[in-house]
Amino acid sequence: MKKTVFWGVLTVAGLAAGAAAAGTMDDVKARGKLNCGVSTGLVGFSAPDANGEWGGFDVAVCRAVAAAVLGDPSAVEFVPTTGKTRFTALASGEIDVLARNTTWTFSRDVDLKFEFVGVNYYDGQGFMVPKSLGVSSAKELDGATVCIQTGTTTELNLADFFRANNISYEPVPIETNAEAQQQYLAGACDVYTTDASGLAATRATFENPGDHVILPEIISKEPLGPLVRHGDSEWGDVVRWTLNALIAAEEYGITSANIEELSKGTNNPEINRMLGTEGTLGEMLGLDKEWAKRAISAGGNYGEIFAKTIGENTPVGLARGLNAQWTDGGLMYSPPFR
Ligand SMILES: N[C@@H](CCC(=O)N[C@@H](CS)C(=O)NCC(=O)O)C(=O)O
Repeated sequence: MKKTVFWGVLTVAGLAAGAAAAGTMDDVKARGKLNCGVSTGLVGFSAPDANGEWGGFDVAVCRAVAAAVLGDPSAVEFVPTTGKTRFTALASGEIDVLARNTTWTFSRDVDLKFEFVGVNYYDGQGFMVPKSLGVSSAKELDGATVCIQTGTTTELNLADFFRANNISYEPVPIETNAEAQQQYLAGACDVYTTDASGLAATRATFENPGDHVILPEIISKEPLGPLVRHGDSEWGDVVRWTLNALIAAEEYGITSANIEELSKGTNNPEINRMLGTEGTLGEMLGLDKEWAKRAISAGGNYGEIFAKTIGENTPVGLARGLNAQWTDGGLMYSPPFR
């Protein structure tokens, strides 16, 4: 009995140590594929198309990392995760990175021991209701039934908001966005609450999007970004600087249309360092000179990815808002490439 417990403890500790140990980059290179955790499906962010090909704003992060590390944006195994399963998938080593509208919070960093490498979308939690409900503010939702995804910050913010406003609600717990959509449209709940970007993405797939309104209240801060395990800072650096390369590329005007030309050398030393004609940044990351060039070429710079997947000219229709470059009054700001 004692022995079993002993071995049990050892195995769990061994697994945790194995998963947390350095060497994710070596594992990815040896495998020839990046295991990237995404959602089970959220239009514009991460969803498979009719041919089963994954695309979207979060998927673009996976593809950029695969291009930087493996030289091939399609060398990705997409692993669908729910709000509940995503953290186990990352902690156990099943995935190398989680890129799935996941909010950077204190406890996910410190307690669950993950490292958020940056923010690719600054969001906040909102509410959607059928127009026919005749509600114009979330404060009028006393007694409402609310569809809510389990294992999310949404669940916790909702409880805080209703308590602070001294109103009550009845939660209808669901596991995936598809289920939420189905339940909400079937009238199983009066309200759907999640990240405002998720509401826009969900409403975009409705037959009659105009029959539903998004209420004015944004009740939380949801900085969404990719994350890796604690304990492998080299791998964290690769994912962090790949994301930064996409953001900085937009700031410096590096696009999929001009990147070939610019990577012959320019009179902007920072562009040269990013694209590998000057300095040794790639080598410092354990990669080659053209890692960032490949990352940017995979789907374009941050602004191009945003415009193609979730921007104002897509069905999701999101404005840049807080996600504009800092030079345009937004929060997107890459540290320097030097
Ligand atoms: N940002 C929040 C919520 C994330 C979340 O799960 N959002 C839902 C609704 S937008 C989602 O992505 N669902 C996709 C799926 O069900 O796979 C968190 O990190 O807890």
